[in-house]
Amino acid sequence: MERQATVERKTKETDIFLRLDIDGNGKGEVDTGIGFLDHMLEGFARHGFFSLEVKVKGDLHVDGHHTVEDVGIVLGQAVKGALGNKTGIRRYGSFILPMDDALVLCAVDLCGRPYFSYECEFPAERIGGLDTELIREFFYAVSYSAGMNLHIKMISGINSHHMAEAMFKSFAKALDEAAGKDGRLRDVLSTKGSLA
Ligand SMILES: [Mn+2]
Repeated sequence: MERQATVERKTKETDIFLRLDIDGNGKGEVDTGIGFLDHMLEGFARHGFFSLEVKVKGDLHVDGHHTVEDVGIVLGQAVKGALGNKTGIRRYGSFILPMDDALVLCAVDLCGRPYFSYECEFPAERIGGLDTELIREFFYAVSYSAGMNLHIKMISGINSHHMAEAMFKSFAKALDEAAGKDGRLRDVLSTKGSLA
């Protein structure tokens, strides 16, 4: 079964098309209107071996908030849709990823329940065209729309670009692990019998 999803979402603030293939080739084709966010999502696709296509027309004349948050919502919806009933997946994944000065921990449980924990303070207010406070909004939106437990903790870091990039890549690696198949499983990895 192909584990992919296409989500289109249009509001007065943003118009988003997103296609995700969990078992992809690492190719990201991303145009959100915010160059640094494109860079992050392309890194996410590459390091998680996902295929990701994202096209956004957002109200960037206001600021980046709606665009970043709504891309997070739609990415989470695509993850949820692509994984279906989660038969055979590992469910849990975690990764500690270094990038020069930055060291970040990310842990995921694809349990169906949203929970979000985030510990990171960026030294810079902006990286390129992205306000760093919006990175929290992005991952929060992913966590509740995908229905996942998501814990992100910046262990150390000096350079905001490295810190953000390490965060997106560690999330990709953790999600790739959690979404990966365990050949021993014939059903869903839950004593409840459901990860919905
Ligand atoms: Mn970079």
